[in-house]
Formats: sequence, C-alpha cells, structure tokens
Amino acid sequence: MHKYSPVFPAATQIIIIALCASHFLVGCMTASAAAGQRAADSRKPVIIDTDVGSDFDDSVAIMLALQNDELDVKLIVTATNDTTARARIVAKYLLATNRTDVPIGIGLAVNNCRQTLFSWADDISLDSYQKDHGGVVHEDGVQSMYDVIKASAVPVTIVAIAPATNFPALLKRYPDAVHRASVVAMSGSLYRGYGNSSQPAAEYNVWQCAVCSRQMYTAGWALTTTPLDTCGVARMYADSFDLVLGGLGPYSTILLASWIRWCSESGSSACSLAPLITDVFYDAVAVTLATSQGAKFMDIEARKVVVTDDGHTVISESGTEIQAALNWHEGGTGLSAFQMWLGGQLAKNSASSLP
Ligand SMILES: [Ca+2]
Repeated sequence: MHKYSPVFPAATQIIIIALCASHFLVGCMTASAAAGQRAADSRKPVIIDTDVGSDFDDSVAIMLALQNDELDVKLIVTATNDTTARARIVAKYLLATNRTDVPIGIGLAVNNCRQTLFSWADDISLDSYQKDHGGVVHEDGVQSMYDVIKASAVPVTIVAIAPATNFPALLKRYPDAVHRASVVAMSGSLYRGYGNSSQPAAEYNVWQCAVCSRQMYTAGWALTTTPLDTCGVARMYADSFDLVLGGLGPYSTILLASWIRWCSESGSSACSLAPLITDVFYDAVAVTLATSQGAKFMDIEARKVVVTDDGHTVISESGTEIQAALNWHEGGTGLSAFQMWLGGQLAKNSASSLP
C-alpha cells in the first residue's frame, strides 16, 4: 500500500551514469567547501528520522535537507527493519556528498527484512566509514537523538519521515525531550487518502505502528504534519525533474545513481514513466514544511486529531491539536511552485549555494 518510483529510459541511464562518473569527484570537493562555510547559527537544527531504503522519497528528502540553506542537519537516525542496513545507505549518501560531518544514528531495529535499496549500500562498511572517512555512527540512535536535543541552544526540529518506532523509547527515556524539541512529520490522512482519494486512509507511517504514532502525537510538543492531503500528490514532472537531471552537483548525481538502482531492484512499473513523471515524494514535503517555504506553498491549519488502533488519524474534539498542511495553495504558488523549487534544491551544486 505504500509508496514506490520511476526508471529512466536506457539512453537516459547511460547519460546519467556518464555524468556521475565525470562529476563525482569535483562535486565532493565543492560540497565540502560549502559545508564548512555555511553560517551555522542562522540555520534550524534538525534531526531526520528516516526509513531510507524502502521507498525512494526518503532519499529525496535527505538530499533536500542536506542542500537546504535554512536547515542544519545535526543527525540522521534510521528507523524500522534492519536499521544498520539503512545506516549504510545514509553513509553512502554522506560519503558521496562529502557530508560525513553529519552523524548517523542507528535506530531501533524492528526486523531484518531486506528493503529495496539495501543492496546498493552493501559495499559500505560502517567501521571503515568511521576509521577511514571520519564519519560518525552512533550505535544507540535514540540516545544520539536526545544528545543532539540536549546539546542544542535552541529547540531542535525532528523531521519524522518513517514509522515512529524510535519515539516511544525517546519519550520514555527522556521525557524532557518534549520541552526541547518539536516534530514535523509526514504522517496521517485527514480529508484525502492515497492517490488524492476523497476517502482518508490508514497512512503507512501511522499504520505500521499506531501506538508509536499516538505517542508522538500526544507527547506534548508542537507537531506539524503533512498528511496525504498534501504530500500524497507531491510528484515531479518533466519541467521540474529536468532540473535534477541537469544539476550535475554531487547531491543530484548520487541521488540519480541510487534512483536507477532503486528502480532496477524494485522493478516498479512506475519507473518506466520517468523522467516525465516521478513517484510521489511524500517525505520531501515534510522537509519542506520544516523550512519557511512550507507555509508559502501550503495552507497550514490547526486540527484536533486522534490516532486510532487501525492507523487512521481522525479529526475529533477529544484529539490532540496539531498543525496540518491541508492544501496546496491555489494557482502558481502551490504545488507547481513546490515542484520547481524542489527541482532547483536537488540540482544545485553546493558551491553555488554559499551565502
Ligand atoms: Ca519514509
């Protein structure tokens, strides 16, 4: 019932692979310079809680967050299934973009089920990532979440783009986290369901662990969500995706390389439509919502919500008040503006994004 994405025609794949090979090293060097020169104190500290490696939208969301000038990614923590395998995927992205300054946290494993993109990162050793490349991997991802929250001089935003399986442990071990952090989540379905259906659905992240999501909703911190109502239509089309294809920066290069692999592994029929139309990039909307751009593209309103045992998010007077992105703005300032903005964000070379 979840999400999935596109494959490039063979000719496009050859072009992309060639571009990857020719631009990879140059891109790494420029990304490093960019990371070191950003004005750290003006950005919003964020933790990304992700199940990268299953559907492709997490990969897009991570690349967006790393590229965005408003966000300071303090930690990427993995969630669900084999969280160590997911950490290897994160490490591969961070190596390719020369962003090993961003720590990785291994979240609570749920089971060892292999996911679509796991094999892409089988060549990554987390030991070598740390010893040879200066990367940081925290074995206790929940602890690392709290360490970031506690150390921050300003409240931290947790961008939750996975089933909320790390949240019960975080809240149980560190109840004061709710006073030091807020959450922006890809979560739920209020008035619209999958495929922009008029029937709300049990959205995957909630449905996977309703108890976990309920704790995240009711913890007492500020919660902002993009439910399926908005994120469920967040595809890219040729005009915006062409920006990514032509980006040639380290982020778009590794993103496209992993996408090709993802499509190959998944065998998804939707891949054959790329680059004319992509899969739904649900999680990229959550990252967008963590920036000032979110309110420029979407209507964000308060709603009282209850998480039901079967994974629905139901509006109820007895529910917890959250802020929810309910609609894209009408006309050219809404979804189409987001699509072009996302394409530009993913495509830009970090060297050109220096303040
Ligand atoms: Ca996700």
